[in-house]
Amino acid sequence: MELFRRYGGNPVLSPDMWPYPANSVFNPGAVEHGGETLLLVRVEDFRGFSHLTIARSADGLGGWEISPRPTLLPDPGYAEERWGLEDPRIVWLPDRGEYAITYVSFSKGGPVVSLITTPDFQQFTRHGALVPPEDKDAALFPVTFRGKYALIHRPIIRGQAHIWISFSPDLRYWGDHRILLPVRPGWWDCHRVGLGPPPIGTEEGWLLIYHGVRITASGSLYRVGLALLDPDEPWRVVRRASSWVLGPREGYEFHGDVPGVTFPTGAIVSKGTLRLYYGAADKVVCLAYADLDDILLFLREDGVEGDRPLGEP
Ligand code: BMA
Repeated sequence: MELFRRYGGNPVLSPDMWPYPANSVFNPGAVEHGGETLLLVRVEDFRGFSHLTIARSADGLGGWEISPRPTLLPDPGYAEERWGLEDPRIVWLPDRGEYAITYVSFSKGGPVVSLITTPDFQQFTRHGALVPPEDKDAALFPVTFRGKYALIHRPIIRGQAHIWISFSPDLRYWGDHRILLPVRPGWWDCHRVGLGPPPIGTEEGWLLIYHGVRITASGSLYRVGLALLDPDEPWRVVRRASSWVLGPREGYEFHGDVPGVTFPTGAIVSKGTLRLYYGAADKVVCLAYADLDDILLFLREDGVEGDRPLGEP
């Protein structure tokens, strides 16, 4: 049986549902808010720049109420947002009583990870860029470790695109950088890896859902993989699944602006079921779901033990 089942009503959001002109709607952050599913969707306009817009649904499947206007547009006061905002990840920070939205802001110097916080998705506070370019695919953990915030992100260094983890006492100054999950030469995730949704706390550790890229003769394939991090020392990889668990297969994952892309950015766990929201073919938002217990079982059976605590490639 398949671990992740696609929702029969996919895509859940598409540009033709948008209240204003949009080329593509994809790669959303996801969170439960006010008893509803809130997606903060990346919307690409017809200049090729992206902004973020809220869509809400009572059951997370249908009946979406889409904001008639963009929620977060590039702010001219922040040079790094010049060419748009992309691929948000949302996490609730209980110690601060607010949500953290990490997103990619696109500057002349390249893509960079930025932070916005909000208590209510109405008032937003910008904190600027967290790390230098080129960096993407970032999310905070919802808790601190030994008093430090932890950020998972994906810099590209000397052409290598591994997943890294960094720490900060104040969400501003970052250090203790380590490689967390490297690409695996020869495997399906050999060329690039990047975090999907924010890490998910489970009884066995932090569940990491990530995308892995293989570049082929006809373009890149973006598939989805799993790993488990130590609950208290999240720089230690306990297990990493061998096989991908979701990858391009359906028409909507091939017919879009970038064919062959499944790109998860949001997850909501409710009553033991994980709902995974992903961008398909850089065009639409789709949904797949799996039982959390089945995911942990899969990681035990298909998982390779983390043999490199510091993740050296
Ligand atoms: C990545 C990001 C994503 C995009 C993916 C596939 O590098 O830019 O926003 O969905 O490529 O094109």
